[in-house]
Amino acid sequence: PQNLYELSEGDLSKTLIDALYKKLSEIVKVDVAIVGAGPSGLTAAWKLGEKGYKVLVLERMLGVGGGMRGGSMLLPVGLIEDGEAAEIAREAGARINKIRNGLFVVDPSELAVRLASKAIENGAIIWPGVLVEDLITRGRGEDLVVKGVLINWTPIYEAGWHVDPFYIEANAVVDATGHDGSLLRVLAKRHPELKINIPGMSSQNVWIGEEMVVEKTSMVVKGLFVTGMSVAELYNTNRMGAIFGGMLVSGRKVADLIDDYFGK
Ligand code: 48F
Repeated sequence: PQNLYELSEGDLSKTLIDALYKKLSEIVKVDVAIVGAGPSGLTAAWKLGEKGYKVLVLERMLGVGGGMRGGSMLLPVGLIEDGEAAEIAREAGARINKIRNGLFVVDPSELAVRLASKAIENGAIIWPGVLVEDLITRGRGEDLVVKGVLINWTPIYEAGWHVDPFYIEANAVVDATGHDGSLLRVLAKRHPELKINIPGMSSQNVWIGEEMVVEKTSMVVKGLFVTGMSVAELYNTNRMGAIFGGMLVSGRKVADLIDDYFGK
């Protein structure tokens, strides 16, 4: 295109700044901030976007998919159960292959990008390379309400520099940080009055682990929800290994819980 070649690199930078200004202005105040772009966070983002909420996913790594990307021991296979989990994966457009009764094999990279794509299609914005380091709150004890998160660039954090963070305001925040349970740990540290103990997950027991991670998906304090493996970290439920169905069902459940919370 003729006019295109008239643009200098400086013009391109200015164009990026204009686009960035518009985008950042949109995402500093959202309905839901989801921390972690693993299978549970991405499913939650998709389902909340579908319900019409403005959703921002904050991910400290560059890519999406979290722990699921590594499949089972870095082998490109993962398992999901028949039923609700298979239904969600199929709806996301991922190929699922029945391998034996009640069990399907998935390509973890495919499932990760399909979930991310559904989240984006439904309006969610995924922001990579940012680490959520703290919560914005109001009140204390029983009156505590979570109102958003503080973020910084992951490399700043890794360099160990003290650089003040940036604010993201949200009416609901989701800890979908997997084994880190990052937000829960911050909550416990900043609010000792809540006497929150994070024991970590319990030992491998696949079917109990899968069931409990969904059952215990919940709101921890007003405005802060937990989904995926951080549920297991908080409630000491069993680990389950490279079977991802519970993550998808937990992500969908947390979206329903947030919808109910906003309805009240
Ligand atoms: O670990 P992750 O995939 O969590 P999940 O959705 O799924 C767990 C499964 O992958 C797998 C399993 C259990 O057997 O099925 O382990 O519960 O994704 C968590 C994401 O959160 C990011 C982290 O980089 C990862 O991509 N994360 C963690 N802490 C932070 C964060 C933080 N403070 N700020 C931003 N992102």
